[in-house]
Amino acid sequence: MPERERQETLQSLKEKLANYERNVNRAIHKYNAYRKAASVISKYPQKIKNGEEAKKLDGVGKEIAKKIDEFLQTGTLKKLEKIRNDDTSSSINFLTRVTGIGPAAARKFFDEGVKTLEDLKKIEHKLNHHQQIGLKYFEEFEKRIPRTEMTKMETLILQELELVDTEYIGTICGSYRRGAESSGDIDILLTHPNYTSVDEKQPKLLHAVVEHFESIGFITDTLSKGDTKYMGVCQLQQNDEDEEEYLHRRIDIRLIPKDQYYCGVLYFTGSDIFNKNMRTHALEKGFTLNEYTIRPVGVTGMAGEPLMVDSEKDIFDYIQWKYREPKERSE
Ligand code: DCT
Ligand code: MG
Repeated sequence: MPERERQETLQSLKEKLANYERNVNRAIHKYNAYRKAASVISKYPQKIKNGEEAKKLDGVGKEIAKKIDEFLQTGTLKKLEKIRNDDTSSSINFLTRVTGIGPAAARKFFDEGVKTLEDLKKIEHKLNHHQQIGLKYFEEFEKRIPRTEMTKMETLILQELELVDTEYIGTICGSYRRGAESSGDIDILLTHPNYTSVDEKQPKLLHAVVEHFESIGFITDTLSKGDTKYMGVCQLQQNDEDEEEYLHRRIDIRLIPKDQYYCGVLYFTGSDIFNKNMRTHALEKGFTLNEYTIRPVGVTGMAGEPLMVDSEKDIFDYIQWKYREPKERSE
């Protein structure tokens, strides 16, 4: 195997082990450990020659170093081979690919003898609405969204938002905002100057947007609709007969109070690994950071009142971190 390919395989094996720990074993700590190791290894500029060398990297412990040695010596991992050949693991892993089926539901279906897409189709009446939509669009949701299509959707979304109310502020976050060439879904954050965290909830601000997107045929199905979070399905209209039809895509819309908007934008831009690192750094500087607020942590360990935030940069400033553009936030 060429060296480059070998390093890439090593990388994807880590991701696979991570998914296994999350979906089958429900071991989220192990999942995070594998994700973190995969991330630090991927940004390490040199080739990794052995586990000993990898162990010097932050986030690579003894267990993972051993796995790296095993892979570099044998070209494979026994643990992963076993998982691949294990009917339970591979079925459960597969079932969790349907949106609406989490690790617990997957385990339950598996125990009832449901293992494949065909099995799921047979018990469709037993699935909840979210899972039924997940099944209906299973193949489409597995396909990533090319950046060109994401840009088209962004243009449409921002344009239509303005028609509902000119004061809306909307941002497409997630991997798209980080400049990714393709995205798994569309993550929209929405706010309005009339809505802050001291006000009553204003679900109408969210629902008006959803209803408008439905009326123009952009939103096609709803998975769940709360006061502040909408999860659904959308599709771009094809505008030329020769053009291929666009696929159905997963879309999430969150309504956030204006004063919490930039903490939200920061969080939902990610990546998840970047968020973890930033939260850790914030703590070291005496702040606790989450998707809503940044608060100082007092000597007693108690979090104080939320700090004023009017941009993402404000948050970086509080924790004395150099501002990083979304494109620089993969880890
Ligand atoms: N997020 C996080 N921690 C998680 C999950 C999500 O911090 N466990 C944040 C960071 C990314 C953002 O939410 C959106 O999540 P995803 O859509 O899952 O990630 P993505 O980076 O947009 O990747 P994809 O292209 O696959 O959608
Ligand atoms: Mg996303």
